[in-house]
Amino acid sequence: MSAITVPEAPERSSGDRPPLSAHTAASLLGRQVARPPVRLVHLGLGAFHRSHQLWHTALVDEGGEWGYAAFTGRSPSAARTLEAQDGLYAIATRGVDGDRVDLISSLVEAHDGADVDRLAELLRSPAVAVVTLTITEAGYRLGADGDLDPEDPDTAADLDALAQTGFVAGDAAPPLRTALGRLVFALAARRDAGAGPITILPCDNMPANGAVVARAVGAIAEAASPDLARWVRANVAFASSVVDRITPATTEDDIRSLAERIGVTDRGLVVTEPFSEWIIAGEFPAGRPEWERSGARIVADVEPYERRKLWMLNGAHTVLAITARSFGHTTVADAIADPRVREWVEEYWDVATERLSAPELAIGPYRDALVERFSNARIAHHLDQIAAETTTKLRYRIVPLLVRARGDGRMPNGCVRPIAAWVRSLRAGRRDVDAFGPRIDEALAAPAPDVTSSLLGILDPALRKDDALIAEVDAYVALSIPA
Ligand code: CS2
Repeated sequence: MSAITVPEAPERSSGDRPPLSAHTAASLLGRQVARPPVRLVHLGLGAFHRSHQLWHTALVDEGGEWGYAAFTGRSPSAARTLEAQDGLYAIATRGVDGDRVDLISSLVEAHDGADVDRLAELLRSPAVAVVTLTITEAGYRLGADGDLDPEDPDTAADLDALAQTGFVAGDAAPPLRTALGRLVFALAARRDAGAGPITILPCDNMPANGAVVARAVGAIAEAASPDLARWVRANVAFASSVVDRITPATTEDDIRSLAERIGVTDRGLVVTEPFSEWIIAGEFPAGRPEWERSGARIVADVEPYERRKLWMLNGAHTVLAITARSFGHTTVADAIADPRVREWVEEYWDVATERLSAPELAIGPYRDALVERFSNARIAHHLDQIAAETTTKLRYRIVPLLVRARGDGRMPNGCVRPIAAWVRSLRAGRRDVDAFGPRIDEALAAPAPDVTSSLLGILDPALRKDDALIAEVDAYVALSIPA
């Protein structure tokens, strides 16, 4: 078993024994089984990868056959921390009345995402069967049409760099900035090594994530070399998945309290909720762990589940992040406990629920379970964290419902309110991390009567000319409720 439950050490109070360093943590906890060979590669080594794909893998890899090599995104710090701990870290599964702590040992290599040579070397191995991705929605660098955005400066730089690469075996990788650019370089290495087929499995909150990544990778490969694009079409399977596990950023307090409990300072600790979902569709020609034994579901089509998750859970998160901070709330649990905010979320859910009627979606119980999950006050899920990249999130989570309703001639309050709150907060000067920042600034600089329409146009070009919607949003913006 590569997931080992860490027993309580009640005799070890924080006063008796100082917490140990991360280096000592690795040797103290040690690997209980042989290090599994790398057969899985991940791009986007963050807290979610640790609480989800690595956890699901650890649960089913009794034989120690499926090790993960994971690469960070923007900052290499998680890789450094985990390398210093030999890839070992703990998961604290935080239920409403206590934590369960497991040691996870499925991660056998952690690297800086910029180490494209190591990524290429790994993909040259026929044993490597799957590449999973959690690079965030914004990390795919897509335009509003869902295709690769060639205007994105990092993508443009990678397309140039790849086009100039001769893909000569043994040559070092050029500097590449985007996750997909790096992946395409590594796929070329796999082709050259004759290492055979492989599956790419995106795990980000994006509709049709497999198909979208297939198009984006195909476009980059085509720009690099039409031969490579042909090889990708014939050898790379793009699977799709829906993932769900609420995993807030780990805090120093979390690390301290684990150290008090088990006597080890684990800087790779991740805190998460008991619930976890993984719904997967697609082909795995080079094999995969039996993730279904960890509760994952293999289905023919993820779309209904993907809509349920994006519209219900993620959409409600975005409603909370946009509307509840102006009431002074900082976490999801605080926000959902406020009856005013709860009513807005319920109203939004009413809109989403109408479009999620398939009986297998069991939407009533799903909705009740969300209220329970959001209300877990032992999980401090910060609204500021969710508010990052709100523009992209609105596009995937709430705008599709609004566009459908407008197509039916309806004006659903549940969707209009959060979008109006977003417009109002931008007009009032609030800024969160957002790849669309420059376009937002441009829209805000438009003549006053055009600002709302310009902002809506960033969400979906079809909304820019929807005069009835613009008037409705402006009416909300003019109200004196906080936003
Ligand atoms: C959240 C998600 O930050 C966000 O936008 O909605 O990270 C959410 O917590 C996860 O998708 C839960 O599975």
